[in-house]
Amino acid sequence: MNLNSGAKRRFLRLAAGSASALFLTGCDRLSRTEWFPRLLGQGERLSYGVYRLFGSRRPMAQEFTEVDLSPSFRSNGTRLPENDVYQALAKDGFANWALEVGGLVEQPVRLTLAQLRAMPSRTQITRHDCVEGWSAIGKWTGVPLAEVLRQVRPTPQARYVVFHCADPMENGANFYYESIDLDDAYHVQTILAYGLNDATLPIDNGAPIRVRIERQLGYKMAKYIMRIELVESFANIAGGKGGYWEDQGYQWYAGI
Ligand SMILES: Nc1nc2c(c(=O)[nH]1)N[C@H]1C(S)=C(S)[C@@H](COP(=O)(O)O)O[C@H]1N2
Ligand SMILES: [Mo]
Repeated sequence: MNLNSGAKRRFLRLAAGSASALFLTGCDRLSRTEWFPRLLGQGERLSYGVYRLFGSRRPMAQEFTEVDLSPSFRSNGTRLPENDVYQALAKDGFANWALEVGGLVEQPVRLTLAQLRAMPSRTQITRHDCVEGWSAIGKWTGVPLAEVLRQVRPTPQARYVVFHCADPMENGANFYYESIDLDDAYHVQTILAYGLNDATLPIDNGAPIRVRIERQLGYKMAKYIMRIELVESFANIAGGKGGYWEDQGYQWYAGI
Protein backbone atom coordinates (compact mmCIF):
# COMPACT_ATOMS: atom_id res chain seq x y z
CA MET A 1 0.00 0.00 0.00
CA ASN A 2 1.26 3.46 -0.81
CA LEU A 3 2.12 6.06 1.73
CA ASN A 4 -0.50 8.75 1.87
CA SER A 5 -3.32 6.48 0.84
CA GLY A 6 -5.22 7.77 3.87
CA ALA A 7 -4.97 11.26 2.47
CA LYS A 8 -6.15 10.02 -0.88
CA ARG A 9 -9.16 8.35 0.68
CA ARG A 10 -10.02 11.54 2.57
CA PHE A 11 -9.75 13.50 -0.63
CA LEU A 12 -11.92 10.99 -2.40
CA ARG A 13 -14.63 11.16 0.25
CA LEU A 14 -14.64 14.93 -0.08
CA ALA A 15 -14.74 14.75 -3.84
CA ALA A 16 -17.36 12.08 -4.26
CA GLY A 17 -20.78 13.55 -4.61
CA SER A 18 -23.85 11.39 -4.84
CA ALA A 19 -23.70 11.42 -8.62
CA SER A 20 -20.21 9.99 -8.70
CA ALA A 21 -21.09 7.47 -6.00
CA LEU A 22 -23.92 6.29 -8.20
CA PHE A 23 -21.56 6.09 -11.14
CA LEU A 24 -19.08 4.05 -9.16
CA THR A 25 -21.63 1.51 -7.97
CA GLY A 26 -22.38 0.03 -11.30
CA CYS A 27 -23.18 1.73 -14.51
CA ASP A 28 -20.77 -0.56 -16.25
CA ARG A 29 -23.16 -1.60 -18.94
CA LEU A 30 -24.17 1.97 -19.66
CA SER A 31 -20.60 3.19 -19.60
CA ARG A 32 -19.73 0.88 -22.48
CA THR A 33 -21.93 2.84 -24.80
CA GLU A 34 -20.32 5.74 -26.60
CA TRP A 35 -22.47 8.52 -25.31
CA PHE A 36 -22.79 7.75 -21.65
CA PRO A 37 -19.27 8.50 -20.41
CA ARG A 38 -19.24 11.57 -22.62
CA LEU A 39 -22.40 12.88 -21.07
CA LEU A 40 -21.76 12.09 -17.46
CA GLY A 41 -18.75 13.63 -15.82
CA GLN A 42 -18.23 11.98 -12.48
CA GLY A 43 -15.82 14.13 -10.66
CA GLU A 44 -14.61 17.17 -8.87
CA ARG A 45 -12.81 18.73 -11.82
CA LEU A 46 -13.56 19.29 -15.45
CA SER A 47 -14.00 15.69 -16.42
CA TYR A 48 -14.06 13.56 -19.49
CA GLY A 49 -17.78 14.16 -19.86
CA VAL A 50 -17.51 17.91 -19.65
CA TYR A 51 -14.75 18.05 -22.24
CA ARG A 52 -16.80 15.88 -24.55
CA LEU A 53 -19.96 17.93 -24.05
CA PHE A 54 -18.15 21.03 -25.17
CA GLY A 55 -16.80 19.39 -28.28
CA SER A 56 -13.26 18.35 -27.48
CA ARG A 57 -10.63 18.40 -24.83
CA ARG A 58 -8.27 21.29 -24.50
CA PRO A 59 -5.81 20.46 -27.26
CA MET A 60 -2.45 20.97 -25.53
CA ALA A 61 -1.27 21.13 -21.95
CA GLN A 62 0.71 24.24 -21.12
CA GLU A 63 4.45 24.03 -21.67
CA PHE A 64 7.02 25.98 -19.69
CA THR A 65 10.65 27.06 -20.05
CA GLU A 66 13.89 26.12 -18.32
CA VAL A 67 13.56 28.96 -15.82
CA ASP A 68 10.30 27.49 -14.58
CA LEU A 69 11.81 24.10 -13.69
CA SER A 70 11.32 22.97 -10.10
CA PRO A 71 14.65 22.69 -8.25
CA SER A 72 14.00 18.97 -7.94
CA PHE A 73 11.26 16.68 -9.08
CA ARG A 74 9.93 14.79 -6.08
CA SER A 75 8.88 11.19 -6.13
CA ASN A 76 5.48 9.96 -5.07
CA GLY A 77 3.91 6.56 -4.60
CA THR A 78 6.34 3.75 -5.30
CA ARG A 79 10.00 4.78 -5.17
CA LEU A 80 11.47 1.35 -5.83
CA PRO A 81 9.29 -1.58 -6.91
CA GLU A 82 9.52 -4.48 -4.45
CA ASN A 83 9.94 -6.87 -7.31
CA ASP A 84 13.00 -9.12 -7.74
CA VAL A 85 12.68 -9.21 -11.52
CA TYR A 86 12.55 -5.41 -11.68
CA GLN A 87 15.46 -4.99 -9.29
CA ALA A 88 17.60 -7.43 -11.28
CA LEU A 89 16.85 -5.47 -14.46
CA ALA A 90 17.68 -2.20 -12.67
CA LYS A 91 21.10 -3.55 -11.61
CA ASP A 92 22.12 -3.81 -15.25
CA GLY A 93 20.82 -0.36 -16.11
CA PHE A 94 17.82 -2.02 -17.76
CA ALA A 95 20.02 -3.43 -20.54
CA ASN A 96 17.93 -6.63 -20.44
CA TRP A 97 14.59 -4.91 -20.02
CA ALA A 98 12.22 -4.75 -22.97
CA LEU A 99 8.81 -3.19 -23.30
CA GLU A 100 6.17 -5.62 -24.49
CA VAL A 101 3.39 -4.11 -26.57
CA GLY A 102 0.50 -6.39 -27.43
CA GLY A 103 -3.18 -7.10 -27.08
CA LEU A 104 -5.45 -5.86 -29.87
CA VAL A 105 -2.66 -5.12 -32.33
CA GLU A 106 -1.66 -6.51 -35.70
CA GLN A 107 2.03 -6.63 -34.88
CA PRO A 108 3.04 -7.19 -31.24
CA VAL A 109 6.56 -5.96 -30.49
CA ARG A 110 9.27 -6.06 -27.84
CA LEU A 111 11.26 -2.85 -27.67
CA THR A 112 14.50 -2.51 -25.74
CA LEU A 113 15.44 0.75 -24.11
CA ALA A 114 18.05 1.27 -26.84
CA GLN A 115 15.39 0.78 -29.50
CA LEU A 116 13.03 3.22 -27.78
CA ARG A 117 15.84 5.78 -27.52
CA ALA A 118 16.58 5.37 -31.23
CA MET A 119 13.01 6.26 -32.18
CA PRO A 120 11.84 9.86 -32.76
CA SER A 121 11.82 11.74 -29.48
CA ARG A 122 10.05 14.68 -27.96
CA THR A 123 11.09 16.90 -25.04
CA GLN A 124 8.57 18.96 -23.12
CA ILE A 125 8.55 21.03 -19.94
CA THR A 126 5.26 20.54 -18.16
CA ARG A 127 3.65 20.79 -14.77
CA HIS A 128 2.73 17.62 -12.93
CA ASP A 129 -0.26 17.96 -10.61
CA CYS A 130 -0.77 15.34 -7.95
CA VAL A 131 -4.19 14.86 -6.45
CA GLU A 132 -2.57 15.05 -3.01
CA GLY A 133 -1.95 18.75 -3.53
CA TRP A 134 1.55 19.22 -4.87
CA SER A 135 2.86 20.20 -8.28
CA ALA A 136 6.26 20.16 -9.93
CA ILE A 137 7.58 21.34 -13.27
CA GLY A 138 9.92 18.96 -15.04
CA LYS A 139 11.53 18.47 -18.42
CA TRP A 140 10.61 15.13 -19.92
CA THR A 141 12.16 13.37 -22.88
CA GLY A 142 10.75 10.27 -24.49
CA VAL A 143 9.25 8.59 -27.49
CA PRO A 144 5.73 9.61 -28.44
CA LEU A 145 3.34 6.76 -27.68
CA ALA A 146 1.89 7.39 -31.16
CA GLU A 147 5.19 6.17 -32.68
CA VAL A 148 4.94 2.90 -30.81
CA LEU A 149 1.29 2.51 -31.81
CA ARG A 150 2.23 3.08 -35.43
CA GLN A 151 4.55 0.09 -35.20
CA VAL A 152 2.05 -2.28 -33.60
CA ARG A 153 -1.02 -1.11 -35.56
CA PRO A 154 -4.00 -1.36 -33.18
CA THR A 155 -6.95 -3.32 -34.57
CA PRO A 156 -10.30 -1.54 -35.08
CA GLN A 157 -11.55 -3.09 -31.81
CA ALA A 158 -8.86 -1.39 -29.71
CA ARG A 159 -10.20 1.47 -27.58
CA TYR A 160 -7.85 1.80 -24.63
CA VAL A 161 -4.15 1.57 -23.89
CA VAL A 162 -3.32 -0.17 -20.62
CA PHE A 163 0.04 0.29 -18.86
CA HIS A 164 1.15 -2.62 -16.68
CA CYS A 165 3.77 -1.66 -14.11
CA ALA A 166 6.44 -3.47 -12.11
CA ASP A 167 5.38 -2.40 -8.62
CA PRO A 168 3.26 -4.86 -6.68
CA MET A 169 0.44 -3.27 -4.72
CA GLU A 170 -1.53 -4.41 -1.68
CA ASN A 171 -0.60 -7.98 -0.77
CA GLY A 172 1.40 -8.43 -3.92
CA ALA A 173 -1.67 -9.75 -5.68
CA ASN A 174 -1.85 -6.85 -8.11
CA PHE A 175 0.48 -4.47 -9.81
CA TYR A 176 0.01 -0.77 -10.40
CA TYR A 177 -1.70 -0.21 -13.73
CA GLU A 178 -3.38 2.60 -15.63
CA SER A 179 -5.30 3.15 -18.85
CA ILE A 180 -6.09 5.91 -21.31
CA ASP A 181 -8.23 6.15 -24.42
CA LEU A 182 -6.84 6.48 -27.93
CA ASP A 183 -7.48 10.23 -27.95
CA ASP A 184 -4.89 10.65 -25.20
CA ALA A 185 -2.71 7.84 -26.55
CA TYR A 186 -2.18 9.60 -29.91
CA HIS A 187 -1.88 13.07 -28.36
CA VAL A 188 1.46 14.69 -29.26
CA GLN A 189 2.38 15.31 -25.62
CA THR A 190 1.79 11.70 -24.60
CA ILE A 191 5.29 10.23 -24.41
CA LEU A 192 7.02 7.22 -22.94
CA ALA A 193 9.62 9.17 -21.00
CA TYR A 194 13.11 7.81 -20.39
CA GLY A 195 14.64 11.18 -19.47
CA LEU A 196 13.95 13.76 -16.78
CA ASN A 197 15.70 17.15 -16.64
CA ASP A 198 18.31 16.13 -19.23
CA ALA A 199 19.33 13.03 -17.27
CA THR A 200 18.34 9.38 -17.38
CA LEU A 201 14.97 8.92 -15.72
CA PRO A 202 15.71 8.01 -12.07
CA ILE A 203 14.20 4.93 -10.47
CA ASP A 204 12.36 7.29 -8.08
CA ASN A 205 10.45 8.69 -11.03
CA GLY A 206 9.73 5.47 -12.89
CA ALA A 207 12.80 4.09 -14.71
CA PRO A 208 13.21 2.75 -17.27
CA ILE A 209 10.08 4.42 -18.68
CA ARG A 210 7.00 6.18 -17.38
CA VAL A 211 4.21 7.67 -19.41
CA ARG A 212 3.40 11.39 -19.50
CA ILE A 213 -0.26 12.25 -20.09
CA GLU A 214 -0.09 15.97 -19.67
CA ARG A 215 -3.80 16.81 -19.62
CA GLN A 216 -4.46 14.58 -16.65
CA LEU A 217 -3.47 14.22 -13.00
CA GLY A 218 -0.33 12.53 -11.72
CA TYR A 219 -1.81 9.16 -10.87
CA LYS A 220 -2.48 8.48 -14.57
CA MET A 221 1.24 8.71 -15.35
CA ALA A 222 2.26 5.12 -14.80
CA LYS A 223 5.88 4.53 -13.77
CA TYR A 224 7.97 1.34 -14.16
CA ILE A 225 6.10 0.25 -17.27
CA MET A 226 6.75 -3.37 -18.27
CA ARG A 227 3.97 -4.03 -20.74
CA ILE A 228 1.47 -2.09 -22.80
CA GLU A 229 -1.77 -3.74 -23.82
CA LEU A 230 -4.40 -2.54 -26.31
CA VAL A 231 -7.88 -3.52 -25.19
CA GLU A 232 -11.49 -2.97 -26.09
CA SER A 233 -12.56 -2.79 -22.44
CA PHE A 234 -10.75 -2.78 -19.11
CA ALA A 235 -13.70 -4.34 -17.29
CA ASN A 236 -11.82 -7.62 -16.81
CA ILE A 237 -8.52 -6.15 -15.66
CA ALA A 238 -7.95 -6.11 -11.88
CA GLY A 239 -10.86 -4.24 -10.26
CA GLY A 240 -12.29 -3.30 -13.65
CA LYS A 241 -12.15 0.49 -13.30
CA GLY A 242 -9.12 1.09 -15.49
CA GLY A 243 -6.41 1.78 -12.95
CA TYR A 244 -5.03 1.01 -9.52
CA TRP A 245 -6.43 4.21 -7.98
CA GLU A 246 -9.60 4.04 -10.05
CA ASP A 247 -10.25 0.66 -8.44
CA GLN A 248 -10.13 2.50 -5.09
CA GLY A 249 -12.70 5.01 -6.38
CA TYR A 250 -10.73 7.70 -8.21
CA GLN A 251 -12.19 8.93 -11.45
CA TRP A 252 -10.86 7.37 -14.64
CA TYR A 253 -10.67 10.60 -16.62
CA ALA A 254 -8.61 12.84 -14.37
CA GLY A 255 -8.65 16.02 -16.44
CA ILE A 256 -6.79 19.03 -15.10
N1 LIG B 1 3.83 2.40 -11.14
C1 LIG B 1 3.43 3.49 -10.46
N2 LIG B 1 3.11 4.60 -11.15
C2 LIG B 1 2.70 5.71 -10.49
C3 LIG B 1 2.56 5.72 -9.08
C4 LIG B 1 2.91 4.54 -8.38
O1 LIG B 1 2.84 4.45 -7.14
N3 LIG B 1 3.33 3.44 -9.11
N4 LIG B 1 2.11 6.87 -8.45
C5 LIG B 1 1.39 7.85 -9.27
C6 LIG B 1 1.20 9.13 -8.62
S1 LIG B 1 -0.08 9.28 -7.50
C7 LIG B 1 1.91 10.23 -8.98
S2 LIG B 1 1.59 11.79 -8.38
C8 LIG B 1 3.06 10.10 -9.89
C9 LIG B 1 4.32 10.51 -9.17
O2 LIG B 1 5.39 10.57 -10.06
P1 LIG B 1 6.82 10.91 -9.52
O3 LIG B 1 7.22 9.81 -8.56
O4 LIG B 1 7.70 11.01 -10.70
O5 LIG B 1 6.71 12.22 -8.76
O6 LIG B 1 3.25 8.78 -10.39
C10 LIG B 1 2.07 8.07 -10.61
N5 LIG B 1 2.42 6.81 -11.22
MO1 LIG C 1 -0.38 11.55 -7.27
